[in-house]
Amino acid sequence: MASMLLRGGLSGCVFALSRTGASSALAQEFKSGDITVERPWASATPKGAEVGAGYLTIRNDGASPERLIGLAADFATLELHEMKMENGVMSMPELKNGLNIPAHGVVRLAPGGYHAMFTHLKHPLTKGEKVKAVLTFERAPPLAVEFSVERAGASEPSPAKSDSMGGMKM
Ligand SMILES: [Cu+2]
Repeated sequence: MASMLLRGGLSGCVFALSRTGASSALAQEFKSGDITVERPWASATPKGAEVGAGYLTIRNDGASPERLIGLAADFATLELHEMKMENGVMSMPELKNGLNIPAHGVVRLAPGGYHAMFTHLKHPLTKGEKVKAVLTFERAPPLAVEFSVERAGASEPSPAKSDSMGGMKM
């Protein structure tokens, strides 16, 4: 149970943030079996856009590895992608075999790395709304989650800290 320090040795980790002791009371959690999904969020999309992306953190408190194998939603088609930069070229292949979550490990979907790709959006994602999706795993039962929509260009799920840089448009 006390496995919070194990982080699964993720190689593609883009978040250097240490959140130890952060206000987890604010965290939105969804649980299924040994799996806990924390703070699903997405950034708002402009009118007419057909694509977007969602992010979340998956924690496996079990003694066996788990695998996220699918995502589904009514508001869009969802796929699991990984964003990579190689020789200055960005690509984001679909993870066709799913995403491994090591035993007692944590995997983060975050901007610049793994993400839930939204395509064929049926409506723009508006800041403040929540959109539902269902995650399927190899072992744990399907898990319904809600992505909280943050401002366009947000890089993390917390409220904007009055930065005036305008964010990165994707
Ligand atoms: Cu993608």
